[in-house]
Amino acid sequence: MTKPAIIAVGKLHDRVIERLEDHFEMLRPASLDDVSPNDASRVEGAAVSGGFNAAAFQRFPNLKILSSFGVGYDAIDVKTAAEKGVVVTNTPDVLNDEVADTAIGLLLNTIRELPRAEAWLRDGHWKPGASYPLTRFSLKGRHVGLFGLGRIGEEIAARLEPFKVKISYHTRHRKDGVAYDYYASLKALAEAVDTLIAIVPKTEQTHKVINAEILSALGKDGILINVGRGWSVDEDALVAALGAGQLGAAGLDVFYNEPEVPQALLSMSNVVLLPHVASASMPTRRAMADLVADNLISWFKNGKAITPVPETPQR
Ligand code: NAP
Ligand code: 8YV
Repeated sequence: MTKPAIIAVGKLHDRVIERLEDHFEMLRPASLDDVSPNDASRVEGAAVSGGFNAAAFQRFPNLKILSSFGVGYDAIDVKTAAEKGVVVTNTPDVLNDEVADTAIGLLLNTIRELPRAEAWLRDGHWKPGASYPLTRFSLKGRHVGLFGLGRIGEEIAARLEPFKVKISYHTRHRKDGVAYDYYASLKALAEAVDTLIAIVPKTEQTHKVINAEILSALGKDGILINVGRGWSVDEDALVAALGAGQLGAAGLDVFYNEPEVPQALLSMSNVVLLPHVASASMPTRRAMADLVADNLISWFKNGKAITPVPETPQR
C-alpha cells in the first residue's frame, strides 16, 4: 500500500522526522520552490516549524492536515487553512511546565540581577572587601499581574504562590474557580500591580498593547516580563520608559522582530534578555516533536487529530 506523502517544512526537530519516516513518504525540500507540481499534488500532510502562509497553502491542493511545532501558531495562516478545510494542529500543554519555569527564572533574574552578579564575579571584581551592590528590587511583597491566564499562565501563577506575592490577572473572559483578582482591562491590571508577566498569543487584539500608558501605569519600580510574543510590546515605548526611569526593569524572552534585538535594550543594565528559549530544553522539545508526529499519525490512522486548533476543522 502506498504511504501518504508528508512534507516537512522549516527547521524541524530530528525526532519529528524519525517518528514520521516509518509511516509516511517524507518530502524534505530545501524550499517550497523545489517541490514539483506533481509532488505537491500528492502531499496530504505537512509537519511545519515556522510559517505557512496563504501562498504555501495554495501550492498543495490535496493538503488535509498541517501539524505545527509550537503552541503559538500565529505564523500559520489558519484562515486560509479553514477555507480549504485543512486541519491545523499545535503543541499545547507539553511545554507548560518548561515555559512557566523559565518565566519564574526570568522574573528572579530581572529582579535580583543574577546574570549581572555572575558576570561581575567572572570579570574578576570579587576581591577582598568588594561586594556586588545590593539589588534595587526584591520579589518580596510584590503584586504580580498575569496578562494571560491560559495553560501556561496558570502554571506561572501556581509557581508564584509559594513566593507569597499577591497575584492578579487580566484576560478577556473571567475564569471560573480562580481565586486571583480579575481586572477587566490591561490598563486596570497595570494600575493595580507593580509586576506584569505577559503570556498572551500574537493576535490582532494583542498588537503593541503593552504601550507607554501601560508601562507608565506599572511605574518607576515596575517590572515587565514577557514570555508570550514580542508582538504584544511597543518596544520603542519600552526603551523610552526604561531609559527615562519610568519603568524599573524588564525581562524578555521574546522580541518584536526576532532575532533582532533593539540595540538600546542590549546596552541597558536593567534588562535581562533571552533568545526565545522558554521551551528550549531537550526533554520538552522532544515532547513537542512527538506531539507534532502523533497528530499526523493519529489523523491518518483514526481520522482524528489530537490537538487541533479551534479555528480549523476538528477532524
Ligand atoms: P492559551 O492557553 O490559549 O492562553 C492564552 C491566554 O491569553 C488566555 O488566558 C486568554 O484568555 C488570554 N488572551 C488571549 N487574547 C487576549 C486578549 N486579547 N486580551 C487579554 N487576554 C487574552 O495559550 P498558552 O498555551 O498559555 O500560550 C500562550 C502563548 O504563549 C502562545 O500563544 C505563544 O505565543 C506564547 N508562548 C511562548 C513561548 C516561548 O518560548 N517564549 C512558549 C510557549 C508559548 P481569554 O481568551 O479569556 O482572553
Ligand atoms: C518555540 C513557542 O520556541 O510554542 C511556542 O509558541 O514560542 C516556543 O515553544 C517555538 O514554537 C518553536 O521554535
